[in-house]
Amino acid sequence: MKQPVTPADYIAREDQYGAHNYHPLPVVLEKGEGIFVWDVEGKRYFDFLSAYSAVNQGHCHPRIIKALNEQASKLTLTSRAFYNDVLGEFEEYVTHYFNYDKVLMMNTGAEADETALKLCRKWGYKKKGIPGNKAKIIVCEGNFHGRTITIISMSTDPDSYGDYGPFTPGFATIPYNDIEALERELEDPNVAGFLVEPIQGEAGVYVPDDGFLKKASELCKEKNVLFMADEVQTGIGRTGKMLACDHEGVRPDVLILGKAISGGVYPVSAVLADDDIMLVIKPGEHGSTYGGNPVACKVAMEALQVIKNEKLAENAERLGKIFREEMRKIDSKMIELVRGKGLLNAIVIKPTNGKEAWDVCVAMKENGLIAKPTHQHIIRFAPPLVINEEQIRKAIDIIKKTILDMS
Ligand code: IF1
Repeated sequence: MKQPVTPADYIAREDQYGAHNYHPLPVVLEKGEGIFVWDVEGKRYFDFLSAYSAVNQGHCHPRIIKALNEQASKLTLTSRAFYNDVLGEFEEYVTHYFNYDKVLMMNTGAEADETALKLCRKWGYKKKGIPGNKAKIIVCEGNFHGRTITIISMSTDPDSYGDYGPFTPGFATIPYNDIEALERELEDPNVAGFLVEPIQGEAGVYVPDDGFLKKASELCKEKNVLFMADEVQTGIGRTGKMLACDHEGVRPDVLILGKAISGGVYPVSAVLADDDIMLVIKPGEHGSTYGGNPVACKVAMEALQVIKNEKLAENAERLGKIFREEMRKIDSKMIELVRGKGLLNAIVIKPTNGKEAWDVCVAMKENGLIAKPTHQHIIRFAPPLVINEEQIRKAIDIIKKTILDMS
């Protein structure tokens, strides 16, 4: 195939040689810096997806890139067959950062969720005394925890689980934000854990009622069930606190992190828990080739430090309020609903004049801002947390103009 010149050439090449497991917005990016990305024709865009909340620190943050380059030039991977001088440093750093005894390092969010499921089941057998192979884990309708067979076995979204059976057993599903349903499911003595997103990202930024997480964690404690928070998307400052659970002062028994733990620079994920839970996994009972590698650890240490040094959670809290307030002022019947917390927000689009969320995103792209719909009628807005007030107001103007022009 000839060298691509136009965006269409790049898209055609991907179409020819790549699996068709995505339907991207028709924009071809080649550079990122802070809150901006540039396409192959040099056009600049506000990035309002942040790679699904992985780039909270902004694209190519100099401190994180420096950490990547320095370690990558020294020692990239030893595997866990041997010790190295970096893993322990990061394990000490991250366990103090989030106040847990131990951490188990993986690479992707899905691997971290799978690790939490395995940890929970083994804890159920070894510590709670659940009969062998009978452990049950409660999840919520509308959940998204990744794309592996076991994780999609918990999913209620046909796009996630369709034609991928047979499915992994051992899961019970309750409606999200439904304390009574959780209470009923917790009556089963074989329940080992409750896995929940503090805000459901993919489902369309569903924010549960105030107190839901707190009450759920209390019920789990009463029933000796592990409260496991998937903060892969909501964590690392995104919702205006370091963790979304912090809004309710909830400390998960098992904390699952990914995405922005490494600032969009390198795949890193982590599961944190205290000794009485984490130590049920013995040597040789879990692992991965790249999990906790020296590059991952140095990048993640810097990425986490940036969040604190630049007060990005506080910034997300303040600017998120402005964003939702301005979105709610837009006088258009296309906007059915605005919801979110911190800088994880979404608007529900009412199809109007034959235009729906996808058309709004294509038009916003033309106006210099990129975001993508989820579940057809919802547009998620999640800029890097380094955005400032002047910039978010310019972005709001683009969104407002685009929607009013279309209404
Ligand atoms: C895709 C969205 C989807 C996650 C939560 C675990 C994972 C994710 C709460 C798995 C990953 C990504 C995956 C990506 C699109 C995006 C996503 F919710 F962010 F929008 F799909 F639902 N827990 N979310 O959000 O982490 O293995 O991807 O590192 O698969 O299309 P991963």
